[in-house]
Amino acid sequence: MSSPQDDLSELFSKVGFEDKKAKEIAKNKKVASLLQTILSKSDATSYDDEKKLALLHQLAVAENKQGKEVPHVELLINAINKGDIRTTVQLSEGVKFLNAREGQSAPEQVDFDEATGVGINVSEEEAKDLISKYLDTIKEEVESKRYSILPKVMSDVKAQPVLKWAPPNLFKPILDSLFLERIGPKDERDAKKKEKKKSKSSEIETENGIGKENAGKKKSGASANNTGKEEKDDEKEERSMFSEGFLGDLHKPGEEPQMYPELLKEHNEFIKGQVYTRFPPEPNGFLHIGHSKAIMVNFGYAQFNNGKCYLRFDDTNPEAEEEVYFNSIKEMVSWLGFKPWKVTYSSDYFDELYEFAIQLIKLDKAYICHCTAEEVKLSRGQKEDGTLGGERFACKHRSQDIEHNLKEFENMKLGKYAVGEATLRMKQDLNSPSPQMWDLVAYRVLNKPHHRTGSKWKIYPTYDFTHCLVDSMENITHSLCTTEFILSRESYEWLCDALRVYRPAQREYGRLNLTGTIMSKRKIAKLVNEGHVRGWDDPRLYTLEGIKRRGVPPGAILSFINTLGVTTNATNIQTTRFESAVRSYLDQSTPRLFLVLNPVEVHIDNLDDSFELEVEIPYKPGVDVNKLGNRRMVFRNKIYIDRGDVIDTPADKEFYRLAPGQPVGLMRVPFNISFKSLEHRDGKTIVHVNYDEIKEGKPKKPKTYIQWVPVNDCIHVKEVRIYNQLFKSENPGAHPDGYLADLAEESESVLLNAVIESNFSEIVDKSPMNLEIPNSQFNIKELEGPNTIRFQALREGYFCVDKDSKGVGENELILNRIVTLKEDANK
Ligand SMILES: *[C@@H]1O[C@H](CO)[C@@H](O)[C@H](O)[C@H]1NC(C)=O
Ligand SMILES: *[C@@H]1O[C@H](CO)[C@@H](O)[C@H](O)[C@H]1NC(C)=O
Ligand SMILES: *[C@@H]1O[C@H](CO)[C@@H](O)[C@H](O)[C@H]1NC(C)=O
Ligand SMILES: *[C@@H]1O[C@H](CO)[C@@H](O)[C@H](O)[C@H]1NC(C)=O
Ligand SMILES: *[C@@H]1O[C@H](CO)[C@@H](O)[C@H](O)[C@H]1NC(C)=O
Ligand SMILES: CC(=O)N[C@H]1CO[C@H](CO)[C@@H](O)[C@@H]1O
Repeated sequence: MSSPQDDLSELFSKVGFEDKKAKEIAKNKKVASLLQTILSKSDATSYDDEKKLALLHQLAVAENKQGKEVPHVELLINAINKGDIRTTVQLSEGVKFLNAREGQSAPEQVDFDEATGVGINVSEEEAKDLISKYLDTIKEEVESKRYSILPKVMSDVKAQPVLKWAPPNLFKPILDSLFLERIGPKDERDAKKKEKKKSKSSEIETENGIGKENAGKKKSGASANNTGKEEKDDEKEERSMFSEGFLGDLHKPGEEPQMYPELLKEHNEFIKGQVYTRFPPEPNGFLHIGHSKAIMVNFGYAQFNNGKCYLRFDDTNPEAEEEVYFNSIKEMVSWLGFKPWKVTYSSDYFDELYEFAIQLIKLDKAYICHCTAEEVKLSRGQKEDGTLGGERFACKHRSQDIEHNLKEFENMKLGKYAVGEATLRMKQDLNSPSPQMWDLVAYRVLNKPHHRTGSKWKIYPTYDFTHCLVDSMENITHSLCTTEFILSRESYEWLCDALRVYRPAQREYGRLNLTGTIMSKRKIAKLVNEGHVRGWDDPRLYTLEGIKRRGVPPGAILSFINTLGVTTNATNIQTTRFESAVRSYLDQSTPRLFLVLNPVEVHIDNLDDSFELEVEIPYKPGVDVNKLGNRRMVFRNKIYIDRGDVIDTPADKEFYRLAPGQPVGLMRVPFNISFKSLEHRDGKTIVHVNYDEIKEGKPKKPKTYIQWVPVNDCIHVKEVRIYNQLFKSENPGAHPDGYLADLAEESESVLLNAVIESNFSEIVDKSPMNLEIPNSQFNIKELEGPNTIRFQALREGYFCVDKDSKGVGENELILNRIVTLKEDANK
């Protein structure tokens, strides 16, 4: 017995369909019967070309969809058989053409051929050429919408008069390569838009037609060819300050607004769509926490966009520069996990800058001024009380002729003027409301040797003259700085435009401001020089050196800043909030150890000297992504516990630890110890206890567990330095008697008796452990250093080794407390 369905399936197999396919088609009765009719009209009795079969099947699907047969369908069948119709586009055009002739006589073959593109061969080059021309017409849209319009462009291109006859598999590779050429690789701008599309694209799973009737319902006709596919690649993007807020909204590289747009051409050829940023510190001090945001914004933004970031030392003031600052800055950048594309110096460009100055004079846009500082202030409208707003006027030097200015500039260069006797000033706009436009100084005499250019120069360019021009020469696309520089933007642009050079886009974001501390170099210097702190890297300071020494992991700083995001507003953050971010980072990334800060010896009287109980303790209980494993400790009859964990009077409700009548648990030891007595012997205190071993039944749990360390197997720590806030108030600078009066009395206390379990040395050996925080973008590999030996001391806080340690052995070790375990622990 065979059903009609089986019969059809057999027929389709005979014609050439694969058995499986044949069965599948036969299941859809309507399509199968239409296909049967189509086959009956064909000259061919069997096919060895799968593509032809697929087209015939598609034809049946199309008929089914429109609910009627295609008139004069023989023309189509014939064309398929002859290989004249090879693509689904041709097929659907043919269907359209024939449908329009319903009830008329059969069309002429030539008309049919023309309508279906028979005989039109489009080579790859031709296709590329045509597509490229088409993209030119929608250039702006491509640049603004980027890859999100790729699917639309794809279908538009396929509908183009000639292009539509091209083999469909040509389009994707051609479009991909043209998009890459024109707008660069995909970046976060594309990721954002993609997310919204995801659900849609998953519906359009069509490959090339066969058996996918459903595809036809979603996409019109038979023109389905995988367009939505590439949208599934890079699926989810983490929340990131680089793709949201201020940074997310920045212009694309190559779109820097210009006074002279023709300058952009060469620039764009050079940058090739990449982001170029720079981090430009002056090498005259140590970096602080605020700089870490600048570092992250500049290096991170470039990195996020596969661009490049310079570390550029802005060394135009030889008076304040010292080797130690250069080294420290380099080290801090690398500690934060960034690698400069190039390290450059503003002084690398002194020759070019000098030429620019000459050019500016020749353009009559700069002049030599011999005014005293007082006279300059006056002409800039500064009143006696120091405020601006008085009348502004041009000084007599402003109208000197070009020749004179050139000669005088030469004289400046030759050292004929002493410091303060002559400056080169830009001839800007005294009528502008912005003080940055009131003839800023471009060059001044500083008769000092420079550590890089030696005694070559007696004149040095100012920040205002140097910064924008070096940005321009280095082809910076995003000159990112803090909002303090908003007014400078005008002079920045003025100078680039005056010299007709490429004008980078300066954009300003809000800086990070920690409250409860001070950042000013001068103020920190005073703390250091007067001995209030241990140096520039004192762990209580928010210099990056200090934060590093204190044991804060660089990844904690970056995740903190990332969480805050970047806006144009300054971010004022309390130091306690920073600490809490550090705490949660450390919680996930440190092993846990037993440290007893104020030890007291405990003798367990009912255990004899031979008693040994080995206990196994995980370095990090619970989910341990880093698989830190366990260590073993031996519990014997003499241990240390913290003096604060025992009292010799009955406990009140609040006291959960060891007291007469109140046993306590020792972490990971099976049974309680219970208080017997407190003995004072030779100036030493000994706590006598019993070990309450229970032979039967389940022991009742103690109220709490405390950490302990074996007396005969531990390391005596030389110093543990406990840090608290350096200042009493949230705004030390506002103290009426100056910030020094706001110093807290006990911002550092040193404990001299602490003991730590001996297995600490295993942590030392394995450091830097570089433990990973799952799903974090900020798992930064640190290089060896005492600050990377970090751990959580159970019940006490997070600690690291201080650089003052002579070693990590007995009585050598110095520990820093990084942060407490809980926010209010020291209140
Ligand atoms: C089109 O190209 C095919 C092979 O790709 C060739 O067989 C055919 O002759 C060409 N037709 C025309 C009109 O050039
Ligand atoms: C900046 O781009 C120009 C081309 O516009 C190029 O000649 C120059 O070498 C680039 N500068 C640097 C420092 O790479
Ligand atoms: C930074 O914080 C201090 C308080 O510590 C405050 O006086 C100052 O105005 C803040 N700066 C900015 C730019 O908000
Ligand atoms: C920036 O600060 C102003 C007031 O100081 C406030 O009105 C505005 O909402 C802030 N903007 C953002 C993005 O936080
Ligand atoms: C352990 O100590 C608690 C008090 O902290 C006590 O209630 C409990 O009974 C003790 N358990 C044993 C088995 O002694
Ligand atoms: C120095 C030290 O005590 N290391 C030990 C730490 O713990 C592991 C596991 O228990 C031992 O194998 C080490 O010897």
